[in-house]
This record gives sequence, C-alpha cells and structure tokens, in this order.
Amino acid sequence: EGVLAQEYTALKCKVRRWSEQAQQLLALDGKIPSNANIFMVAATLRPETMCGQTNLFISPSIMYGIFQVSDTDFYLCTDRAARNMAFQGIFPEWGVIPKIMEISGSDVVGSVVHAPLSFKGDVYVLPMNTIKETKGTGVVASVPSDSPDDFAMTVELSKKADFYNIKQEWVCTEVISIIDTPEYGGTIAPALIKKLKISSPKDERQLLEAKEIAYKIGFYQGNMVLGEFAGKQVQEAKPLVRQRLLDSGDAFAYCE
Ligand code: A2H
Repeated sequence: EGVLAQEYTALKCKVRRWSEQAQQLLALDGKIPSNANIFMVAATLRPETMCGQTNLFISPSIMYGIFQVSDTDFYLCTDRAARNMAFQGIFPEWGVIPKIMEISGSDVVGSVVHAPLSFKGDVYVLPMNTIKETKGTGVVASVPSDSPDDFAMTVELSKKADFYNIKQEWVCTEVISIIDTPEYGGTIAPALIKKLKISSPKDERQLLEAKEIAYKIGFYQGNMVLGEFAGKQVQEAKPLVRQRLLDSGDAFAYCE
C-alpha cells in the first residue's frame, strides 16, 4: 500500500429484497424499521464501469455491520470501513460509529439490490471468498466485462452453484461491452482470462497480471460504448460518471 490516500467511489446499492435468512434476522432483531432504506455500499476505483454491473459480491466469511445514516437510511459495510467513514463526515456525528446490528455475509447472499446506472437494474448478491476485510467496504460491484477477478468468480459460481450454496439463476452470465479497446475488443476481462489461460479465481498470480493489464489498457486506450458518456474516452468519462453518481446521491466519496 502506498502513502497516498486511495479515493474510492462508494456506490449505494439499495436492498430491494432480502434473502430469507436476512429477512428473519432483521425481523428478530427488530431495530431497523421495515420501511427503512438499507444500502449495501460497494467501493470501486472504476466508477465508469458501473453501467456494466451484473451482480454484487460480498464475502461469506465477513461479519458486516448495518449503520444508521439518517432517520430512514442505513449502510451495510465492514466495521473497518464504518470506522473510517465516521471520520469523513459520512455519519451524523463526527467520530461516532452508529452501528445498529451485525449480519454475516453468508446470510445476505441471495438478496436483491438495485445497481445504480447498471443495464440490469436489479442484481443478486453473490459470495466472493477473495474479498479482503482490510480494503474498501468489503462489498464489490461485479463488472465481469472489465474486471478479471469478477469474470473469473462469475464463471466459477455459475459452474459450481451447488458447491457455493447458491441458485444458478442468481448468477448473471450475460457480459456486455461497456468499454472498447483496440487490442482486446469490447470485453477485455474475458479476453485476458482466455489469453492468460486462467481457469479459476485461485489462479492468483495470473489474475493479478490480468488485472494490471485490464486497468492500464482500459484507462489509457479505452472508449466508452455504453451509458451516458458513450463515445468519450475512458479517461474523460471516468470523472464525469463519478460526479453524476455523487450528484444523484447514488454514491459518496470514501477514502482510506
Ligand atoms: B473495482 P485496490 Cl471493472 N477485496 O471496481 C477485494 N477487492 C476489492 C475490495 C476488497 N475488499 N474492495 C474493492 N475491491 C475491488 C470495478 C473494477 C475494479 C473493475 C476493474 C478493476 C477493479 C468493478 N469490480 O479493481 O486494491 C474493486 O473492484 C482492480 C484494481 O484498492 C475496486 O475497484 O486497488 C478495486 O478492487 C480496489 O482495489
């Protein structure tokens, strides 16, 4: 990790429908009104790719918190992220962590959330074991067209739905073009997965290489082909999409 702060875009994915387990736990706990807006908060460095979001990943082995941000609104993220947010003016009282309840990632798998800007609208929450508690919010927007990690996990979950204790129809295997690149075409992540012969999310070294190539080429050579800024270069579109998300209230700035 470098010395400079990392500025993420924290994307607010509103819960549309809880998984059965989560529904029961929330009802039992009783501290959150049933008409509350609860958002799963995903941290991204590529806000321009959110139009291609197909699922939302959480770690099945992380205990998440639900934090109250107003009378009606709540955020779901890691305790660690909430601690940082408390010192960034994101919660009502400076330095105070407004934790309301805890819920394990495995209990929220199968919930449905709204994905702002996504061509899908609403998406299912799926498990991703490689999510680190020490980074971002512990929640990741899946964009399989442009993130090799997300594509590899999507393929894995779709192949082994039973093993992961999910329904196969929750996995969105539709990968659409959102950024075009001269070398790798419109879906750089699957192209790199094939080229580097990556067969599972466990191929860490090759995935790291794919991730670096996808990030550089997407950013420096990519052109948007989907969304409001289609036709613009990624470099130009990135801050514009970010600002759109901040202005609409669908995202907020989060640093660490
Ligand atoms: B990115 P950095 Cl399209 N554990 O968003 C693992 N990965 C995490 C995470 C965590 N706790 N929190 C965030 N991330 C992911 C989009 C994207 C991302 C694309 C391409 C590359 C990419 C859609 N997923 O990231 O270590 C999030 O996924 C590759 C750099 O802080 C976030 O941005 O640099 C990125 O990793 C943050 O990683």
